[in-house]
Amino acid sequence: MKIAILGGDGFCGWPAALHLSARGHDVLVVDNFSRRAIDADLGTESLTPIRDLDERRAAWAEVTGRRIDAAQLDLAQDYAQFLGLLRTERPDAVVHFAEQRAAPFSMKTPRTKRYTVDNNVNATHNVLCAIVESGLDVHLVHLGTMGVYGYGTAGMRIPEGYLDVEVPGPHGSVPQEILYPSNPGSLYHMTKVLDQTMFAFYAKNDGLRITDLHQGIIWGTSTVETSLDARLVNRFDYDGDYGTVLNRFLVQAAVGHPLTVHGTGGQTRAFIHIQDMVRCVELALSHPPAAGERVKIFNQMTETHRVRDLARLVSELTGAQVETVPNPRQESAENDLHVVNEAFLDLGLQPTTLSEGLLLEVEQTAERWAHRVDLSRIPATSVWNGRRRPGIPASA
Ligand code: USQ
Repeated sequence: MKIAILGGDGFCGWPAALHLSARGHDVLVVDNFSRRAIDADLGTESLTPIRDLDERRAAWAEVTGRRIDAAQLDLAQDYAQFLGLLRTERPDAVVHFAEQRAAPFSMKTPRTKRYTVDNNVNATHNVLCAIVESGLDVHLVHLGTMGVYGYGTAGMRIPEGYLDVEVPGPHGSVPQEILYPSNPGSLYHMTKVLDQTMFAFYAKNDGLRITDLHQGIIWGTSTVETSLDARLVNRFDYDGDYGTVLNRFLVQAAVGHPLTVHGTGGQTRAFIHIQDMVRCVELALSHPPAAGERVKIFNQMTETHRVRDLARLVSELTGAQVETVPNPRQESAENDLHVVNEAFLDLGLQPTTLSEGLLLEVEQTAERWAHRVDLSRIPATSVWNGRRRPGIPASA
């Protein structure tokens, strides 16, 4: 297949590009390097020393003899260029990772709120509109999030995207299949909810073939391919805006910083290792929906854990102290989370479990690069509701 990877220089996009290239696909990375620009803006840096895209591609060609092409393009702004690219390159599939993906960054300031919504909504809509205008039969695979569902499942199991309901009518109740009711917890997550609606519309109206991957929190940094050469290393964020919870705990442990558990740590979340993420993207690409079919939704996660249990696990492994800090977010203090994830398991996914992969991650990434940590970037300073209005509870 010829595959365009939008956001192919980022944390998920780069390892996915390498994996698909290694599997024999022709890969074209499309990126505007916004993630690198945000690092510069925030004064942060990946824990791992990532190389620029040209050096990454040259290293990949040197190590494997395989070429990855690249185009610099802002999907939210450069519609005509993207349409031109589709017409010239004629990809079989487009994988869309090109969105601002950090919840804390999306809630930080009016500027970052507006940027996240403008960028994510426009990028997704431009991609959909350009695919239709190109007239090509492209399979669009989008990286969505488990966060579209919300996390308070009160004993229910979250299905893979759709829910069968009975709606009362004048002549009795009518069975309906609906998208699982959305309940985003940040503006970033909200943009992924809006994406879902755009996908449903374009699948219905234009017969686009779309797969939406509702992904949990990634842990880990390296895949088989990123480990082949130091110049292929993937990014690893540990700062208060972009670092995700388990990767943050691993770095904190490596530098002797207490593990920063928000609130009670009773939040339960879904997780998936980065190696399983690239495999899922490949599985999704090889099992597209038919034209005219509804959007295909996978829950791309393999385990659920409570934040305080993760902290305890990392503490047992490393001896790190656990500290509870006031929760800067507005989220349920305690929640259960049960998720249906059979679709990928049925297609052959064999999950990397936390119990087998965690120690390796501590040694090979967190401890190895601990000397690069800037301690001042660790605190989470983005507050969800800084000027809380009367009547809005602390956690909702
Ligand atoms: N948390 C802590 N301590 C920390 C950092 C986070 O207790 O130092 C807590 C948060 O309060 C939250 C949980 O850990 O309850 C998860 O936070 P996170 O930053 O690891 O994950 P999140 O903000 O949900 O976002 C990440 C990715 C996003 C992806 C999402 C999947 O940045 O792109 O969509 O995970 S999911 O969470 O399933 O929606």
